[in-house]
Amino acid sequence: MLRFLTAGESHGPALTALIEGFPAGLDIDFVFINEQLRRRQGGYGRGARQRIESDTAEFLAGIRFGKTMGNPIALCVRNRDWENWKGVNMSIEPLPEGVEPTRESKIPRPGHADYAGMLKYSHDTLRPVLERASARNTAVLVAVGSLARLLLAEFGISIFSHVVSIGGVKANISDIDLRQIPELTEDSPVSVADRDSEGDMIAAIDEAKKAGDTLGGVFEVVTLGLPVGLGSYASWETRLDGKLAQAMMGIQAIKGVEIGLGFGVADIPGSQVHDPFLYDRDRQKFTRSSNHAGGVEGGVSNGEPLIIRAAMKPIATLMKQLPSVNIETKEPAPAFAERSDVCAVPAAAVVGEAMTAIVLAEAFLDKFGGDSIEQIRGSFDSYMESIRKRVRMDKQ
Ligand code: EPS
Repeated sequence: MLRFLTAGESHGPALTALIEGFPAGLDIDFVFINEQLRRRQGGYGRGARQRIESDTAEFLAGIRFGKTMGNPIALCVRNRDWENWKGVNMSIEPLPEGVEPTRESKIPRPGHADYAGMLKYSHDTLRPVLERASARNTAVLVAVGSLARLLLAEFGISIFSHVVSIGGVKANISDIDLRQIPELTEDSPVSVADRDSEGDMIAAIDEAKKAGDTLGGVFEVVTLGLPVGLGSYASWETRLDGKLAQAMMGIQAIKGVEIGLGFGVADIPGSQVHDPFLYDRDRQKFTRSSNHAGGVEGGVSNGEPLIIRAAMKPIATLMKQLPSVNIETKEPAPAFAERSDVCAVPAAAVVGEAMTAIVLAEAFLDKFGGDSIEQIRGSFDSYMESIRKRVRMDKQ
């Protein structure tokens, strides 16, 4: 079973992850992992923090000669900003007599974990809450997700993403060839495949910044090459779409998840929702005339491209501070504000890829098991051969 834990504060020394159940014998492409971390740091609308950070994954255990050993993997992503916080505001040791932290607040941000976190953990200030609730933690999720992507890539599964709307400005994606998304979005500052909408998205972010406001949006994660049969309809908790939805909702600020047509299925009849089967006699395989299901039927991958969309709310730290109340004095006061991003939808899309990869790697290992890539390849190849036999006309 693949499982992992993370720990780390936004302005602490490092973000860390401990991963167990990762198979032996996988080549680790360090350049690829750090490239994903770099992608997550980018995107138009990010704040000044990203000029301080330069995220890289540092492996502490589990890798030898560039390959996994099957042992637990430990890694960290260091916070360069720690230098500026270690003395007083995030000191691990108790502060000396007479020294007080300077970055505390008792005024929660509407939409943030501040209020519930302070009450839940009996904190007097929101600093301990925001340090962990921070989307900074997504850096280490991307590092873990990159390992999962390397595992999936061994078996021909690829994952990428694009932004489909920002602040109500929608990309026109009706004619997009899914395989071209990485190329189309590569040098887009808002990771949009429909480059005609890019200017309007950037203008919307500029406008929001000027107004001291923030913007959310929607991104789409696409997975190609997924075999039929990951996940199961047998029990609610084994359904692949349920696991994907939870993983997406686990990303900071994500408020909605759709697979395929998503909420769109509620408004049209079944004849327009479900994807008819066809049989291609030349290629001897089943095909579908549409993919409204988004690659999952009955909680099981069906071999079609997996299409997941997630809606991100605008970030809760507004420079034009929202009305709030001081938790201690009960007096009205403007909500806490500190350096932040205006829009982080392009970054969230990269995190969405990582979470998708983690769930798919778990489901993949559940199905194909094995302690090493060699063993997994054996069971994967024999399963794929059994599928090919079943769909061929002659059943040879
Ligand atoms: C975040 C606040 C900002 C963001 C941060 C998430 O950090 P800071 O308060 O240090 O300026 O930059 O995101 C990251 C650091 C990151 O790497 O994504 C928050 O409060 O969630």
